[in-house]
Amino acid sequence: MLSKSHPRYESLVLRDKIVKASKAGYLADSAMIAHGRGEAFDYLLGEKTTLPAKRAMYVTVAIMILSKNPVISVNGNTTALAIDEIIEFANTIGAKIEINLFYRTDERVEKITGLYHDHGYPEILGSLDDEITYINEIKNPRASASKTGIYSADTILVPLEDGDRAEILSQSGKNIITIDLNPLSRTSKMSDVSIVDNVVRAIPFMTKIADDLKSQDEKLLRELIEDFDNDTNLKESLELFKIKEDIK
Ligand code: PTJ
Repeated sequence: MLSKSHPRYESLVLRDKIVKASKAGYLADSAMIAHGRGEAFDYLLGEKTTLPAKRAMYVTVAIMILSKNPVISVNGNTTALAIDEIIEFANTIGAKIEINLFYRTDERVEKITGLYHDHGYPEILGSLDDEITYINEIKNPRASASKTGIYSADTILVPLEDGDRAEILSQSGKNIITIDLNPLSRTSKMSDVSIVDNVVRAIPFMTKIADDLKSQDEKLLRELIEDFDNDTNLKESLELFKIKEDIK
């Protein structure tokens, strides 16, 4: 039982989710390494959502609202950390959710599909029953794409990704948006919009933004998108990693 008075309580809760998901058998073997890397970046960021991250989130929501077929790609880690928040965001913004795994096995896909069903989202794409096609240029199991989802999507949100897919998807003319605590990752550099934040903070924050932006004029949404420069925003995110505190 975790005590709320522990100074690292929230971080321990996330670790616990990852440990439980690992025991349940739907995480990749290297999922804890990925989580640990994220933790380290988040620590240096002060475990807070920064201004550049907020800016990127407003642009993300604007793009998703204006998209015809926006899709949120989920893997083992994002499911373990934020399944309910992802479902709520998808429902609020009118996006589909698709399972896409780097270490894809039928067993993991089946378990993750079951979780989305249990959490009230039976429409999950990328399941074993779905009509799956493969994106030729991607040379690993992430090439799988649902015909009605990632394959035909105009915008794909790829949180906590491993880096090889963003570039290819972006080259195919789709809007690629990532949530990655590492501003130097290939995914962050290759995406059209990079949100340098923890998925557990970013997804619920975007649901709130979506509630607000859905009633705004299309013109305003387009202005938000046009005024945004991802490279500049990423540089600003990176600046915030500077360690300012001295050891007393
Ligand atoms: O479930 P699968 O098979 O698709 O595998 C998923 C993992 C995450 C294991 C796989 O995609 C992988 O190996 O990813 P990487 O290469 O470790 O990259 C994950 C990125 O996400 C790193 O840049 C981390 O810093 C970042 N990250 C980790 N935790 C979080 C995060 N970003 C945002 N929020 C987090 N909570």
